[in-house]
Amino acid sequence: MFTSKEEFKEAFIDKLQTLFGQSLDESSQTDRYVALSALIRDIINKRWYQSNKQYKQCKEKQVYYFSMEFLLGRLLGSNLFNLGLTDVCSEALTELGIDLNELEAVEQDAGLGNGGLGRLAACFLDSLASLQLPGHGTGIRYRHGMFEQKIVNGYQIEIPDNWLKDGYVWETRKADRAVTVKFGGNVRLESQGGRLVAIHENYEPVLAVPYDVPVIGANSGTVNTLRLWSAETNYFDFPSFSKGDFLKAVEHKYSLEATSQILYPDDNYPEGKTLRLKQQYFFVSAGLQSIVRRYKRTYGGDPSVLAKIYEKVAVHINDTHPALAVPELMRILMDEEGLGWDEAWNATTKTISYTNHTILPEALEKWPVDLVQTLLPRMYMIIQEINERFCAALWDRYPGDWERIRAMAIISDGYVHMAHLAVTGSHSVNGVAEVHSNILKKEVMANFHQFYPHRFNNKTNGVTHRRWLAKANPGLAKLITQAIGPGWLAHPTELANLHRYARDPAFQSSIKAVKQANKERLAKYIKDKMDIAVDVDSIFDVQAKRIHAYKRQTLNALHILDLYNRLKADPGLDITPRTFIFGGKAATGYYLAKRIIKLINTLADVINNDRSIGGKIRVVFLENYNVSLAELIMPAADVSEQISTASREASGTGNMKFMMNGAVTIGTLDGANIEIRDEVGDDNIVIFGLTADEVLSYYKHGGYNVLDVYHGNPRVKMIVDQLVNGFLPVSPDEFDSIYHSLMRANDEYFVLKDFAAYAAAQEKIDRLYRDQSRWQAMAINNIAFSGRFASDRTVSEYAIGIWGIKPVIIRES
Ligand code: 26W
Repeated sequence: MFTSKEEFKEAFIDKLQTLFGQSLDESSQTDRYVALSALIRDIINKRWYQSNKQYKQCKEKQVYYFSMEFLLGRLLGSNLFNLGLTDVCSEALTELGIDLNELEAVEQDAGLGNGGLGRLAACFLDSLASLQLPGHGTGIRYRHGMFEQKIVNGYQIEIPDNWLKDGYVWETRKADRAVTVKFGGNVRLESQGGRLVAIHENYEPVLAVPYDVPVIGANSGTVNTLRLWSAETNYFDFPSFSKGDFLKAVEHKYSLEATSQILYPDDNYPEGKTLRLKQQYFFVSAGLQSIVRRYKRTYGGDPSVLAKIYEKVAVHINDTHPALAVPELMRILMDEEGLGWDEAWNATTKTISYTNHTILPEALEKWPVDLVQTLLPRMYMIIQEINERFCAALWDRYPGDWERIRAMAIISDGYVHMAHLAVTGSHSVNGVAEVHSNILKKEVMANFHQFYPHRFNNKTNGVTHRRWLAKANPGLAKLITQAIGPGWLAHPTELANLHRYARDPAFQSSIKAVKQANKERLAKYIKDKMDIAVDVDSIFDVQAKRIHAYKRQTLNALHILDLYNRLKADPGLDITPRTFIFGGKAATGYYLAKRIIKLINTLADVINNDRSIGGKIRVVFLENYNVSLAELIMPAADVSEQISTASREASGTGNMKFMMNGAVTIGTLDGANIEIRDEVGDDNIVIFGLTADEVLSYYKHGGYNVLDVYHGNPRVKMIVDQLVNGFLPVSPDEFDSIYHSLMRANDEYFVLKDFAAYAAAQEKIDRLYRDQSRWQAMAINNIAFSGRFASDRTVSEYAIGIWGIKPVIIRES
């Protein structure tokens, strides 16, 4: 490792020469980025080797986190940080006339995820390695990750993401570890030596090739592995080729390799496409095959040894997307390893655990029976058997209760219900915030909770404070360390010691100065990118997340429209200047979400260009919200908008990132907002709106009529009418879909019902901000009490409560 700047400079220049045959002066930024990455990969690889070796020797249990998505963002900066090399590296580079931040910006974001669920997986990997826990990721190496969003004339345009175009410095292709995944064909059962054996024939083989990405622990020798699978094939259609039909010759190859080509850009908005099911089985099968292979190498391949795989291996499924892990592990244990059903079932359920991330009914996955049957015939047979045994057990417990059994069945109404499969086939089911876990137990999965009461538990989400505080906000990190020492980096709950400084005027002004610098940094970005000048003395009020009806960007937008109306009516209206900042992508097929983007941009157009309101409010929609942009935005926010319809947001994790950076939350009692309030207290958060119980009761029993609000509140009537009466400079039907979602669909997400409470909460924010000493105290308390929301805490809870794994200390050699 590098102990001095001199040593580092020398090694860096040497790397440039050996890689590119170039001197420093001749090198491009990209060359320098590649050289720097290669340099630290050398360090990482040694530790990686040590970690793998010691994992093999110590024979401790390991966890594999299966997820369709890992939203990693950039890795150079976080790897340097975790290696403890940020300072030496940045100082050495400065002496060479190179800005480390600029080199970091060369890296393409690995956008292999949609939003919350994918970023959570990435935070968990960081925490696993930093807690020295043997835990690895299993996922898909998408050729194209989350699309790049452009805003053209106010509309979202999707550009394919091409993150691999210059190669990816962090991955290593492991061709010798490839496995075959079988699709289609038919399965017959044959009796061999008194045993029924399943024979899969006429299938289409797809080669799964792993690409390993090292996951570096902070201040630990641990380097874990994120194994991403890529679909490739050795198959080449020579007969077509030699007949001169070149197109046909390559077509088949491309169709097989299509499996890992694209990430479905749908978040909580399913598109039941065959290719998606194919992706799910592809990585689940490849991942489990490679785990079982390694297990056999270490512990032996006797069936009696495999029957105890759960003693050494835990498999966690991130939502139901990898739920085929249940039948696939059954298949491997039975068809390939010769276990009987009961032994295989015992091993499978003790190995697998499941997290639910959403209760939106439309996002609960189900696959048509005939699709599963044709694409995955052996999976379907096993699922059928699981279903039959499960229904028989239900019948024993609830004889004659057909309705309940139908509602709980894994296969019903022509669909395979993935959540039912996941609950039945695992030993633990958790939600991601207290309120969410309770709703699972009491409402959405009440039947299952009654049947399996001990399976259900809560693990409130967290985010890595290393990336989201220490790295994204170095100014703040420095200030914190000056005040309370560096212990918070390893033990984030020590941040609570900051509470003592909440009322300290000197500390308050330092906090304010850091925030101001971060706001200026963001303002510069906005100016450069969009040519909008924002007022850095205004309140930066931010809503950054996927665009979705339940997240209620519409509520925010309508409130802005109302505020504009009031300013127009009374230009002297005394409000604190505010900049409303939005960021987020809409699923490609989600029409309403796309119109919400257009609405925000239309408001921006009207308001930012209306001189009569004296620049008191401005609206900015930031293009292409992604991990790197989030790292710029979170530190600059004064206000964090967490305004989902209560009960609909399982947890939220952006809320935690904002809090860590000293933003004050305006939010509903939903997801982890509730726990944030519990930590900071009512004085340090602004809560409004319906509670989850109230919302659930309306959903169940009715009793809300949007017309009552519309006719009862003239301000509401005005803004709703303005969507469709020509007030906005767009074609008259532009916002029909938004209008109808409110009026015709009876405001499914209670936007108008909560409007008055939200407007009042916004006025409260305005008042609080005027009292700067009060406001800074709130900001400091938010930082101080954010320790609970570090993913280190979350991951320790999973490790102890679900996976049964413990730390392995990696020695240097
Ligand atoms: C099948 C389409 C689809 C795709 C993604 C359905 C559902 C999903 C994810 C489960 C959606 C998701 O990311 N959920 C979010 O998970 C976060 C991490 O737990 C939570 O903080 C968010 O509240 C939840 O919306």
